[in-house]
Parts: sequence; C-alpha cells; structure tokens
Amino acid sequence: MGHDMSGNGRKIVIATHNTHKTGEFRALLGAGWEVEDLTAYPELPVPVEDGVTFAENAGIKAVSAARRLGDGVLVVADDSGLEVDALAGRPGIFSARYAGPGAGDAGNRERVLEEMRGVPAGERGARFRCVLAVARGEEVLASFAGAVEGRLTEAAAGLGGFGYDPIFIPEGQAGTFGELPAEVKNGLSHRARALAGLLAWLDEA
Ligand code: ITT
Repeated sequence: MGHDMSGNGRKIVIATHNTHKTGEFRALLGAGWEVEDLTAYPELPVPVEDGVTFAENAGIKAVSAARRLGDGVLVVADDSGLEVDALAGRPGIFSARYAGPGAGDAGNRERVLEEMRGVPAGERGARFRCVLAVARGEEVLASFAGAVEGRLTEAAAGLGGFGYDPIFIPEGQAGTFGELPAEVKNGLSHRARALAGLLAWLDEA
C-alpha cells in the first residue's frame, strides 16, 4: 500500500454526520475496511463549511476531524450536492440547507421541484457532484472528484437512497436513484466515481 495510511486494519474515518453517506462508503469499500463516521466521535467540533467550492468544504471537514483524531488515522470527508442546469447550478454547495435549516431532505426536494415547475423535459438536466478530501493531521493530502449526469423528475419517486435521490434519474437508467437498487446507484454514482480515484491513490506505489 503506497501511502500506508490505512494500517493493517484498513480503518477509515469518514468525516461526516450523514449516516447515509457512511452506509454507501461501507457498501462501496466492502468487508476489507473498517468504516467509522463522526457519530462515533461526538466530542469533535462541527466545522463551519464556509468554502465556496465542494473541494474547499471537503478539505475543511477533513482537516477539522483529522487534527483531532491524530496522525495515525486515515480521514476522508465527502462534500457533495446537486447541480441543476435550469437553476444556474443551484443548489450546488448549498444542497444540504437549500430549503433552510431544519427543512430536511424532503423540504429540499420540494424546493427544487417547485423551482423547476413548468421546465420542459428536455431542459431538466442535472448532475450530482462529490469531492472527497483525504487528510492526516493538519494537512489535506489529496482530493478526488466524481460526477453523474442525469435529469430531474417532476415528482419524487422511490424510497431508496437519501437526499435528492428520489427526484434524480441518472443517465442511461429508467428510474430515480430512489427507485433503483442500491447496487445500481453504487455502480455509477458521483460518490463511487470519486472513491475510485481515492482507492487508486491509496494503492499507488
Ligand atoms: P456532512 O457534511 O456531515 O458530510 P451533509 O449531508 O450535510 O453531511 P453535504 O454538506 O456534503 O453533506 O451536503 C450534501 C447535500 O447533497 C445533502 O443535501 C445531501 O442530501 C445531498 N446529497 C449528497 N449526496 C447525495 C446522494 O448520493 N444522493 C442524494 N442526495 C445527495
């Protein structure tokens, strides 16, 4: 293992409080990895995500956790969101709080669908983006981006996934990420694609 950051136990701490993200990392990484998230470290401060890009916010989250967890721990943060063409790229980095604090996933989906009301099928293009930042101690060592193109539905469909999944149909598929099996999402998602870059970097000689 080139960077030798995962140790014998191949443990990774995902610097997130979003347990849906953690679940996807567990599924994507498989049984060879011990995956934790920040719900196991309630004493860690929650950083202010005041970056203006996904990469900046991923770096802020990764270093905030890594400096507290110490040099021996591989920390990876995930900053992600939905970019809608007809909304000039919104909600983008504001995806988590798009409908205001406390509105939650359903409120965020409803706001996007409301803003998209009347936009014709051919103009409903969107993409999910994910940037992963890997940090140790005080430093971001690398970051990796992934995206998946698709289009927005006119109404939510499906109970799978999380966040904006029920209103997003990925390119080449007939249903939303909320309707498709988790394995299909994990085969082509923005998160899977960013993670592929991270895994290649970890394996580099
Ligand atoms: P952490 O910052 O603790 O990781 P978060 O959920 O606040 O958790 P972000 O700041 O990266 O994470 O915000 C991501 C937003 O984009 C949030 O609204 C998610 O629901 C949404 N999102 C991210 N990945 C998604 C996915 O795979 N499917 C659907 N929605 C997703």
